[in-house]
Amino acid sequence: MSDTATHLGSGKVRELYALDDDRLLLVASDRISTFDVVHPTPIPDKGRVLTGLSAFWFARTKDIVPNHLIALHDDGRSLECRRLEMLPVEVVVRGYLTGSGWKEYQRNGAVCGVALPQGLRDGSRLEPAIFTPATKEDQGHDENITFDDMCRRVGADTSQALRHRSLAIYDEARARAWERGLVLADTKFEFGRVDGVLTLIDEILSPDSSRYWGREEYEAGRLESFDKQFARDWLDRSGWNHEPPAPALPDEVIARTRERYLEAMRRLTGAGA
Ligand code: Q0N
Repeated sequence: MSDTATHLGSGKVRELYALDDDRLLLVASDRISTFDVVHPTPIPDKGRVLTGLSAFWFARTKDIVPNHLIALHDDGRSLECRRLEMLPVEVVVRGYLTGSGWKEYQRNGAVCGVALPQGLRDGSRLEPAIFTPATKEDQGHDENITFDDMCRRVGADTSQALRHRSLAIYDEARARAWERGLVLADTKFEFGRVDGVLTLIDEILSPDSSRYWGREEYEAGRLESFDKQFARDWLDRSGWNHEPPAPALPDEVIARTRERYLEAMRRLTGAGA
C-alpha cells in the first residue's frame, strides 16, 4: 500500500483507505464475525478469498454493469477502486426466502412490498428472484424499504435500472453457484455514480456480502451457511450469549472454517463447466 494513504474508516472486518482524490483501497482482513460480533481469532486467508471472489465476479459481470475495480493488488486482499458518489440505498436480491425476508413474509405475505405466493417456507426458492432495497443506517441494522420508497430516494429511472441490473447479475451468479454445488440464497449490492453512469461498488458476491449454502445440504433440507456453519455450531455448543466480547475460536474450528472459504473459492472460480 502507498505510504500516504489516508485511513477513511473501518468496517467490522474491512478497512477503507483513500489513495488520492480519485482512488480508494478496500482491504479485507482475516477477521470473522458471527452474530454481528468480531472474534479475536482470525481465519487465515479469509481476506484473500473474499477479495479474490469479488474480483472474479467483477470481471464476469462487467458487461452487465460497470464497476469500480481498477486493480487487485499483489497482497491478494486489497482492491484499488475508483472513488465515486455513493447512492444512499443498498439493494438485496433474494432467490431464496430466508432471514429477514422470511420474517417479513411471515408477517405480511410480502417482502419490501413484493407480494409472494402463500405457503412458502424458510428456504423456498423464489422464481423470479426478488429485488429488496434497504436504507443504509449508520448504526443498527439497515431497514427494508419498498421499491416506491427507493424511487423517492434515488429516482424512478435509477431504481428501475438498478433493479434490472441487480437481478441480471444475481441470476448469472445463482446459476453458476448451483452448477458448482452452492446455493446463492441472497446477496447485497451497493452502487455509485460517476459522470451519470451507474457503477457497482464495494465487494460483490463474497460470502460476507452474500448468503451461500451447500447445495447437497440444501437438497437434504438443511439451510447451513457454507462458510460459517462450523463456527456457529461450535459457538452454540459453547453457550456463548452472542454479546461481545466474542470468544476465541479453537484451532480445529479455525482450520475447518478456513477450509470452507477455500472450498467456496475453488468451487466458484475453479476450472471446468
Ligand atoms: C465507499 N463504503 C462503504 C470498507 C467498505 N468506490 C467507492 N467510492 C466512494 N465510496 C465508497 C466506494 C466503495 N466501495 C464504500 N464507504 C465508502 C463500505 N465500506 C465499509 C467499511 O469497510
